[in-house]
Amino acid sequence: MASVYDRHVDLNQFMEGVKKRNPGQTEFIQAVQEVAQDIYEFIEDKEEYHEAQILRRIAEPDRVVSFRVCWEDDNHNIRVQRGFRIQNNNAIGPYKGGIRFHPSVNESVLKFLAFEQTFKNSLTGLPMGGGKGGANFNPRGKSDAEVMRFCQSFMTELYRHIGPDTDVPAGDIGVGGREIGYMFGQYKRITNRWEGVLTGKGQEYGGSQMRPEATGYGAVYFLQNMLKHKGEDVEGKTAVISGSGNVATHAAEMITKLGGKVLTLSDSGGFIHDPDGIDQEKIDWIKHLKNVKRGRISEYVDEFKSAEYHEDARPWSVKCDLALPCATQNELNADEAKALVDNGVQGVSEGANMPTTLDGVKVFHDAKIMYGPGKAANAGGVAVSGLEMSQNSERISWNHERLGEMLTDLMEGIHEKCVEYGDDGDGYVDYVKGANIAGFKKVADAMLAFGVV
Ligand code: NDP
Ligand code: 2IT
Repeated sequence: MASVYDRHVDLNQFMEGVKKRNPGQTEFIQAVQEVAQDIYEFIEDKEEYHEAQILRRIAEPDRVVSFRVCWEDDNHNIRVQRGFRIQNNNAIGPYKGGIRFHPSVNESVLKFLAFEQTFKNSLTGLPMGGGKGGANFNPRGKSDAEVMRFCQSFMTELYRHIGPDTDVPAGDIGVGGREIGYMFGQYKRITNRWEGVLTGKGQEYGGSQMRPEATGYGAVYFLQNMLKHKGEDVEGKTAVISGSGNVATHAAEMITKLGGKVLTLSDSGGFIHDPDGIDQEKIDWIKHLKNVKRGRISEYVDEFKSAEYHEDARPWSVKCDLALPCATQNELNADEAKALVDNGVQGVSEGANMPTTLDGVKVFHDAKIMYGPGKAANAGGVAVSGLEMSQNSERISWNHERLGEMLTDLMEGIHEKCVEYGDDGDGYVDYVKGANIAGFKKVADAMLAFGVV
């Protein structure tokens, strides 16, 4: 007798299942919830997606690899970290996504990031699947030699799971040019192959022009597209930005180039508020502080007397026209969203991944604020990573200007797709819905073509 299997579980039943199968994985459950509510609406009358259980399959990673990473610190202590690579979905291309080194890294955080990456990469229009990796290693306060030993040990296991047509990692929090260099060097040493297995590489060894700038610049281009859609522009507007790493500093740079004024930057210790504006000269000083001296944002106020440092605080109470969360997940909650709205914020563009909590997003939507979610707004980084892969395969390199134009076009294309699926008909664009549906559709249709795999 054929068994009775309900293919039409509703959204609540679906989410109950996700919670049951992923106990305690709060970030992952949050990311799935945010996508599932829009997808359920979209597939309501589309039997084929239900029948093939597509959403259930996308929310179950293809593979979760977890491994021990042993290394020796400068005092000859043996240290043990946990490394991961989550290969979420490769329906439309090799797994692609960053590596994060931060003490908060665990399976839930990386699964949420790999899940989000699947939709983000699809939105770029380039052939890339979704993955993410990392370790609960804290690079802060470590010597270069310690970071090198850690990266080498991490790659000694990771190398067997990745490859230019299999899975292509890149940087994320705590992983920049230095770490990518150490990991690429170890991959090359182990395999005796020079191939485009990582992106975000140095310019000397196959890195792409524009990759370091791409995420931050792209988040501002996305904002610019949202503003343009409403007949507005960045020029003359004030911006509050969180973070002071790769994404935040480049977002600040592009806001400034477009004639906006950046008021804040932050790190996990607190934020700086500079009412005079954080101009290019100050941004260059911060880049040196962060990338070379590996210092803290609090040092800014010793150098620039116009600024104040607010310890243990986030910048969202500062009055502004534009807000760009560029640090980490869940760094902007409902109260902070409300403070931004009350202070007249017009547009929010997420350089970070899932920086706004679910109830924070609701505040922006209820107030009809232009709100660009990370999976659309920060897709410029992975898009230029995709272009780095193309250049490596062809053994060529394009110049800065050409890549700049390609990035601008890619962000415009992503904005268009969000409008196509997210326009509520009353002039308001729900960019979350647009990004979720457009990202889902391409991956889902590819999966349908493959049958039950
Ligand atoms: P960096 O390591 O260069 O910078 C991270 C910044 O965020 C630092 O200022 C850091 O401060 C701050 N930060 C990190 N964790 C926390 C925390 N728990 N609380 C408060 N502040 C924190 O990383 P990126 O700039 O590359 O990444 C920032 C965000 O952008 C992440 O969400 C990442 O996933 C996302 N992203 C990055 C892309 C890229 O190309 N690099 C692409 C797309 C998205 P501190 O030094 O004190 O830790
Ligand atoms: O979250 C992200 O999109 C990244 N960290 C960049 C991924 C990539 O492969 O460039």
